[in-house]
Amino acid sequence: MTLPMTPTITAFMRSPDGGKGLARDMRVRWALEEAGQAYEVRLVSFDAMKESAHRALHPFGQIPTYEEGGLVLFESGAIVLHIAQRHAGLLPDEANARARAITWVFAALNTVEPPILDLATTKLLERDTPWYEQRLPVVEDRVRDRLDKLSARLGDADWLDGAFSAGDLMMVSVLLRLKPSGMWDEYPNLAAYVARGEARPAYRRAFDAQWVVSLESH
Ligand code: GTB
Repeated sequence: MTLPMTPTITAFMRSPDGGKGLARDMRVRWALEEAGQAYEVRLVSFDAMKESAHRALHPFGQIPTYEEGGLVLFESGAIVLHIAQRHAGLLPDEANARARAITWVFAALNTVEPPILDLATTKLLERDTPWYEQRLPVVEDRVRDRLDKLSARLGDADWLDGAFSAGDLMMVSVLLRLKPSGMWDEYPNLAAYVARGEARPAYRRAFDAQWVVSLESH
């Protein structure tokens, strides 16, 4: 039975990643698990995502969405911040530390994720184009530039700014998209950082939940 305030999120009915946890519902599941918040998942097909019922929740016809009582949210960053602001465990109490953790959420989404996405879409959609061989190293260098600086800032710390926060959750989620590329081999501290994130019990629970569903619906 659904309790009145149990949030419901949406995820791919058939994730194109076949259960690797690379779609953006995963960061929301992870945040909910870190917060110890029960949630329900509604799986949505690609067709249903474009229909008016889903577009009423998500103007761009995508996943994830988040429904909680009368509140409807979209954008994974906004959803993770909403969860982090209402539950303990994802943002520090001290005001300045909290502001810095939120800064890392934005850094992950606005500064690190765009070149990583560009690399993923270049590989997915442009492989057969005449410019692919020339463009790929340019796009890879843009990713490398961000990784160089992130690696330098992280140094040998466990997390980006003190204790694990929503900033780390988002940064690890963004970096995970690079897993198939092997680019982490150049950055042992970033590889270890991502591994620390993946080893968190909350991450494991979220991953297992999406993996089972992805396999069952494939
Ligand atoms: N800015 C939005 C957010 O952060 O929530 C972006 C949401 C978004 O891109 N959603 C994607 C979607 O709904 C799923 S996550 N796409 C369907 C559509 O637009 O029609 C992107 C994604 C898709 C697949 C993989 N993969 O296979 O590895 C990884 C990530």
